[in-house]
Amino acid sequence: MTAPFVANPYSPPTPFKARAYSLPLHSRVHLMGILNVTPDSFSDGGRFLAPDAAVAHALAMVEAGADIIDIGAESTRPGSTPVDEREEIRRLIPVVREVCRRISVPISVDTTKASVAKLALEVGASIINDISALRNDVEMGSVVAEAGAGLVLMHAQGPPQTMQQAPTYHDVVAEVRQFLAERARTALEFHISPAQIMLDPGIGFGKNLDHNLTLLAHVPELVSLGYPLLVGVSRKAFIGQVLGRPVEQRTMGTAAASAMAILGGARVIRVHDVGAVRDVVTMIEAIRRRQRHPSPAYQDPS
Ligand code: HH2
Repeated sequence: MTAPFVANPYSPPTPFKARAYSLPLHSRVHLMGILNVTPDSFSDGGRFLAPDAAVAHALAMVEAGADIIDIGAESTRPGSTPVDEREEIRRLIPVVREVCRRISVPISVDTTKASVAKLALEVGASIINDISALRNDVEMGSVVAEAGAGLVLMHAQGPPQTMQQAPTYHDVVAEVRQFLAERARTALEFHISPAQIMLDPGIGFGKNLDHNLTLLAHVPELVSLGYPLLVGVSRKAFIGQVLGRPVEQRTMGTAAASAMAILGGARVIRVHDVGAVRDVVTMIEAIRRRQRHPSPAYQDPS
């Protein structure tokens, strides 16, 4: 017997809105495939710089089960060098235009600059993934609101150049939760609708191993804010720290950490290895539909 699948009791069962797209995040977990058009990303830097290679990889990820493709042209790995606006546009826009022309899933753009976001939206992007959560560029909120785009608001402590030097929290879960609630309020002030907002704890962004694991252990507390939660653990350093494995051997660690996030109520998982994590999602959802009672992760943590 299959029971109705209750994804997140804290948020209304409404789809996520991103321009022409309406994504049923409330009824199934979505995968966001990562496409880095950078020379220096920590795991796939330099591989997809050429537009043809980038488009081929986007198509392969959709084939493997990606529901969204997230394209970024500036690495944000710890210690990375910021990219200026012209260079970011030069790397990003031809790829976004071509990928939007060739695939039908929504395209997200990983940028903190309003000018870059505006151009990306003009050539067909639907979601802005702003890892600064509207703090880097005062124009970003208006650009997103005017386009009716989806928006990812991510927590980070400090800029990528210095964020891993000495991340400090009194209570990492409470502080990340409070930050995300406050940034969501800021987005609403720009007349971005709640249905356009997704939150993200920013795994690895100004967090040590204990902070990252603690956040993943407390996903339901972030989910309880009532917005869909995106979690990105893919191949990150904390997996290497736990397993003692280099970046190219972190697929199983990524799968396990993603599964924990999903069981906690995360609705979007940002990944490089789409096929592997698609299997994780399919298995979890098949089992969950047979649960008589919602999992404990769904109980109100307050
Ligand atoms: N992680 C990275 C980049 N962007 N965006 C969101 N919303 N959440 C994340 O966890 C996140 C993100 C870092 O990963 P990656 O893109 O693989 O590496 P790099 O920044 O070196 O390009």
